[in-house]
Amino acid sequence: MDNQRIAESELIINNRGAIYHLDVRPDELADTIITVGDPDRVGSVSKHFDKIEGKFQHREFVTHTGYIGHKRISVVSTGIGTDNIDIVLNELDALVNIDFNTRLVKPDLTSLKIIRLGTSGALQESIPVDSFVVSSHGLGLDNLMPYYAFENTTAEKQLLEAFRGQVFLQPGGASPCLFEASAALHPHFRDGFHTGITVTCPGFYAPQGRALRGTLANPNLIDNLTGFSYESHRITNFEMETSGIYGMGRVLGHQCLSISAIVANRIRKEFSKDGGAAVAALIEKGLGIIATL
Ligand code: R1P
Ligand code: URA
Repeated sequence: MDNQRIAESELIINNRGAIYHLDVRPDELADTIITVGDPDRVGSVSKHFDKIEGKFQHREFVTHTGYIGHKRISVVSTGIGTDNIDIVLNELDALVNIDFNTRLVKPDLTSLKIIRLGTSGALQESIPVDSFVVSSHGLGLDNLMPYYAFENTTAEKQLLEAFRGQVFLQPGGASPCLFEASAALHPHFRDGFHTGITVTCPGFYAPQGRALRGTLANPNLIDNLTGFSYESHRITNFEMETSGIYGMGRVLGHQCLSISAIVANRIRKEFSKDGGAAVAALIEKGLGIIATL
């Protein structure tokens, strides 16, 4: 396709020269990016920086850019859900891969390192609250990625086929999709992390098998997910962003990894007594590795 100028209605740049939702300019973003769901968690990450270069905020999207030693890092809050991931990943990509003056895609593309430090619910009894999980795959039960054209590897197709065969999804639900973690980033996060498939859900309650007063259309969802197995693969946990991050990373050519502090164990029916401490520990451990990437 010809490299056509991207119209004002598609790539929205504000008076500051910054992209619309994030309110960040191209020079204000690092190539290594940490995403967090909670806007308040951005400061919990950047307080470990040796130097903070800039702080930006628009709506739920808070960005701090700074340094650990010589390593330049941006931490960005996404808010909750893959609808927000669509916005954040597209705008991060535009900041590095589109020339904001000419509105043309740059000839040499940058591949960002994008690492989610989030929270999640465990789906295996053996994964306790306050432990950490690295997502080997993001399996989306949300509806973001069907809007994009993408390629799956043969291994991804086989795993997804096994999932479709074993896990009953109620009619009218989204069509599942699956993406593997960045093969370049994952090996750095092995010691002290559980690893497995993370299911990304379009909600926190019924879409994760929780009913407070509503009645579940699919009461077997958790049992089905916990029991899934294909070769050495198991579903470890669910949350609300990972498959969107991995999928958009595939579409746009970025290296993505999602890491979660387990705050709930849905099989043991336990919730962390101090989720804040678990997230703080994940941030410290994660930053120790990210600073070396
Ligand atoms: C739900 O409470 C939120 O927590 C998890 C889910 O993915 C969802 O965003 O992640 P964060 O703690 O990173 O927001
Ligand atoms: N985040 C989720 O989405 N689910 C949980 O159970 C815990 C955190």
